Amino acid sequence: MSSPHPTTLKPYAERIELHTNPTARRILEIMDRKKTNLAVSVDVTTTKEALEVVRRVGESVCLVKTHCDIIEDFTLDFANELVKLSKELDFVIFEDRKFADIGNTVSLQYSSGHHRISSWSDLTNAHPVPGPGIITGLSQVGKPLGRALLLLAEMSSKGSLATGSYTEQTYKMAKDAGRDFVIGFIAQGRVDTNPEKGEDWIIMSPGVGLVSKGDKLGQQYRTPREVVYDAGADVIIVGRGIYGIQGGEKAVKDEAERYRQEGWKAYEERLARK
Ligand code: S5P
Repeated sequence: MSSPHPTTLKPYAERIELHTNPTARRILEIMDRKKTNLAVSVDVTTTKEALEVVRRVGESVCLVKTHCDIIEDFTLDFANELVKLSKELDFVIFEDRKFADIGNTVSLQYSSGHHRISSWSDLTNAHPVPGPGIITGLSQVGKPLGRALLLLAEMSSKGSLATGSYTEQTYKMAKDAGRDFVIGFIAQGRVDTNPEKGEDWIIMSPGVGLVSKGDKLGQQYRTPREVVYDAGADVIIVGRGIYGIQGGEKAVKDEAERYRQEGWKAYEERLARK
């Protein structure tokens, strides 16, 4: 058996000092303080439902992930309410925008338009496919605001093209950019192979479910233990497994807590491998 990835042997708290980006530091601080590596993806289509889910899961999560373009009645008032809740309930806001264009276009998509993402979202993500200009374009907007970026190095969906040398080159692109704005990856496991001393990336993995193994559109699920213990990811991202649970308000809250406990147990077990 190969030895565990060095980052997976370090407590989240000890990794804070390895980051200069304020959002990265805040994520790790919250994870340690609230004992949670759970991010909930709130993929509902009205502001009312979205805020309800956030209020139910807020205490159990380190991050709330949004897709603002699926919310029919999105306004900046909604975004302000989300920011208020993120302070009250202590979580980071991650707009899963998956930017994928040239630097100039993404900087406008990030700062402007109906959603003004950079004004309310602490963290966002981008596909590396256009090349490093996408990082430069987004960082011009986000870095002065203390925001952070994840690169999509792999995807959870069946048949994804983000594998092999694409994934390796994504890691290289992030390293070349430096860690003051790019703080990690969306990936299925540790894509930061052979990290140097002091190098630390936050890996967030979607495609997590305790019950279902997938959906009819190519999504594939693994358990929190497979993601955190076996694959060494830092944050589990759960959508339908939590907000889609039947049984009303309390069921959603309880299910978030169940995932939090599963994710945290897997993290504690991975630390104990030392
Ligand atoms: O590879 C990926 C990357 C992302 S960000 N696979 C994903 O599923 N996602 C997102 O995670 C996806 O857009 C959705 O918002 C969430 C997974 O939702 P679930 O309902 O399948 O848990």
